[in-house]
Amino acid sequence: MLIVGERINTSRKVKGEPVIESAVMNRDEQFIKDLARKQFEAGATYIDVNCGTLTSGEPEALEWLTQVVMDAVDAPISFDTPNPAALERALSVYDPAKGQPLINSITAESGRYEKILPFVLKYKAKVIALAMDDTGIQSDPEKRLAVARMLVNNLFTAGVPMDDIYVDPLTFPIGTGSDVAVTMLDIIEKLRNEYPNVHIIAGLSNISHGMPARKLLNQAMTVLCMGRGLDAGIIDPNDRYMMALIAATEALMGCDEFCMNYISYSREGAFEGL
Ligand code: THG
Repeated sequence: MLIVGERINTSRKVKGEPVIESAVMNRDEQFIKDLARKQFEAGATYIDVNCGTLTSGEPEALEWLTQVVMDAVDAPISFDTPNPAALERALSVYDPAKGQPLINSITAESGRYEKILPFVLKYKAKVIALAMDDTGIQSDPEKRLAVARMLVNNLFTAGVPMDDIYVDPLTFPIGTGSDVAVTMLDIIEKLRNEYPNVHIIAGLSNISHGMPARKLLNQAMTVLCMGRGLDAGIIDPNDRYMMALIAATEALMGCDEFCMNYISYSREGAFEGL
């Protein structure tokens, strides 16, 4: 499972305080570096950077975040913005020696697709394709699936290798409707059957928005999604229980030969106290 660490996001609050947003506005390098390092050490492959809550200066802030994260860790970055100007500034300072960048995200919305695609091609980036178009996010699974299919086909035709495409079926909070998780699981299963070589990713912490004991819902949803074919997740890698469950699920699904990874994580102490 590819792990994208979600913690550098200005919309995140800690005990009700917008601590990430303050750190970005104050250009607090140590705070951001610490978040990047902690996620990398916990097993994040990509470090996501999102400063979309800033009402002005998102491009400057995303460029700054990119520099700071590159200074802190040898990990590629997931650029989490719908804003082409912010994406352009961040990518222009990104060092490809850190690894292939991930553009988070493109959609089938008119305007957004055409503006983002050139960056994907120019920087040979991996790209997350959100299953939404000008009509928004469809709640009907067949309709959302149709948007996902169209995005995968269009990106592939435009020259993006299947291995660089990460389809995101979109995660609604479970509090918005008791069937939203079932719908999402249905979409994941169908995509996996139709496109064995495409990657499927989701922002799994969204599922628990507004609910108590959020981590439990995030963990349960992650296991369910993996069971249907999800192979990448935007999660909090510093949730040790989540990371342990992912390792256990991979072993059970036959993606971990002789349970070698599971056993070595155990030896390293990753499961202590769980
Ligand atoms: N798909 C794609 N990108 C995405 C999302 C997605 N980017 C943003 C978001 N969704 C994924 N990132 C987060 C980051 C934080 C939270 C949820 C999704 C979150 N955090 C809690 C909070 O703010 O209260 C918990 C904070 C904590 O303790 O860590 O809800 O779906 N492609």
